[in-house]
Amino acid sequence: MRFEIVRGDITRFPAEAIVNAANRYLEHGGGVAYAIAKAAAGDVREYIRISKEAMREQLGKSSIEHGEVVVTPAIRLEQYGIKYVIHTVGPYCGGVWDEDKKEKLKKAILGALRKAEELGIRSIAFPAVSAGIYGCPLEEVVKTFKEVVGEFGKEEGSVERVYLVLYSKEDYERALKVT
Ligand code: AR6
Repeated sequence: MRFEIVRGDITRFPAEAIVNAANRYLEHGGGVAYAIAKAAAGDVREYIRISKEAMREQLGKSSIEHGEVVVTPAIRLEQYGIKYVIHTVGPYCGGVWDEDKKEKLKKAILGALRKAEELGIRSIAFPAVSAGIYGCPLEEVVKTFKEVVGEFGKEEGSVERVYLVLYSKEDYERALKVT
């Protein structure tokens, strides 16, 4: 399994699944969630409706915990080779980072990776979950990604490539410096 840090817009990144940094209710109100919803369905409210319905069907409830994920169709994003959107929820940090946040982020990343295996796909792209509106330090988020993907990559499965897609040049350059 290869892990790559790249710069780009995840709404047009050619991976079989892209991950959304969602909130517990899949209300895609801002950040990458809004961008994905808008790009996938054209209408954000429609994609929120689709997401909530998928959540009820797949989990039988109307909110998700860290580690739980919901899958929705890529709709208009299929033109880029994207088949699924996997919604995961990272921790809210508000600038504070500790072991508890790290554990929650690990669960969020792992949940999406496991779902990708279940779907039998080869490539998955993540945004920097929790590093935007949720205010977790980007360097810690990148470090956590590296650890989780490194651990997960030891198991044999369908996923061959995992991408961490950074939107801004500044974030991309900061992410590359994380060892
Ligand atoms: N492609 C790749 N990355 C992006 C894109 C894009 N098109 N747009 C933004 N990012 P955020 P969170 C980056 O705030 O911190 C939403 O309202 C962005 O620069 O989207 O987990 C949800 O509904 C940042 O580095 O997610 C939740 O309520 C990263 O994506 C809440 O925000 C994540 O930023 C979740 O907050």
